[in-house]
Amino acid sequence: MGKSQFTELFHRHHGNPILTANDLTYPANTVFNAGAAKVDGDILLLIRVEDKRGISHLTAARSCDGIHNWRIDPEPTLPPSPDTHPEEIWGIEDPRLTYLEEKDVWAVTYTAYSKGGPLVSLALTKDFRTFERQGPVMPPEDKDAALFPRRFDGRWAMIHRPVPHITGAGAHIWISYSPDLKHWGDHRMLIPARRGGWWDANKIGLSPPPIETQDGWLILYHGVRVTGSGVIYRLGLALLDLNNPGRLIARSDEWVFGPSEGYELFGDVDKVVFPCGWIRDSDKILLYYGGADSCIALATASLSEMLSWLREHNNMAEE
Ligand code: M1P
Repeated sequence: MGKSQFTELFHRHHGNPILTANDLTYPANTVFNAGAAKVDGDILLLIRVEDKRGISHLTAARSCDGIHNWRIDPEPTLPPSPDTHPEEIWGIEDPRLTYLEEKDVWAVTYTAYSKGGPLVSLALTKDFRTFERQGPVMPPEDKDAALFPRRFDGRWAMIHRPVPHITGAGAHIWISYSPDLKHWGDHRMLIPARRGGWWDANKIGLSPPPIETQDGWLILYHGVRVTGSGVIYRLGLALLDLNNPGRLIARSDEWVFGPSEGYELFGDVDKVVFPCGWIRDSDKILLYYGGADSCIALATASLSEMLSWLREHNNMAEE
């Protein structure tokens, strides 16, 4: 019996789910998959809201403690803008938020649902009230993208998840580099999906943006297991070299978090936990995740416990 059987790294908030569509002041189908940031003393969630047409937009919610008394914008904060950005015709989804200290600006990487398929778009904001769209940075099909907060040897780095249209090729996590946040290249596969019966076989994607730690960049990623009764979205950990984030140095063998509560098991898409944001408060991590594509929930964890667990459970095997 593995020691991990007794280790719970993530602890669900007893009041989960912390946000549902009923908390909005306008009608919507669901809220889920929110990016997270600390802004002006508040915890801010940039929530994916799916309307009753099936089209998503982003709305900001602010709270002093990140749990209670959310102040939610009374209308979409960042609606899709298909007139100026045709790639947003079927909505915008799943934002990841990274503060770029050099530019004193927040980078929002999000999925734009274009007629050619989902792609990665970038917007910049200082206050989550007005946004400067930079347009698409990766062509379809690509999603699950986040920037690192600083440059490496003069270049910005972005993690993302292209999907090749070759049957059986799998969907893997990639890293790309840019001198200016606009032109991206030096594309490399970073974390391959495992194969066979693994929990993260065939399709994986970055969950929240990487966190800088003394051991390396901590990555939380989702693995999609296909079963006879549908898919299961679970989460695992990985670590990238601090100075060269293109180098994978550790990867968990087991998943660390998976759907088990009703709000994770049953919803518009069953058996899904899908975080797009986490907040670090010293050693404490607040993880915000979508439950079953239908609500937003919170779990807490200790950063040092995650790192020591990963040291014990490092297994770079792909087969
Ligand atoms: O329905 C589960 C998730 O499916 C997609 O995620 P991915 O393409 O990474 O597997 C996204 O549509 C995501 O929003 C959704 O929660």
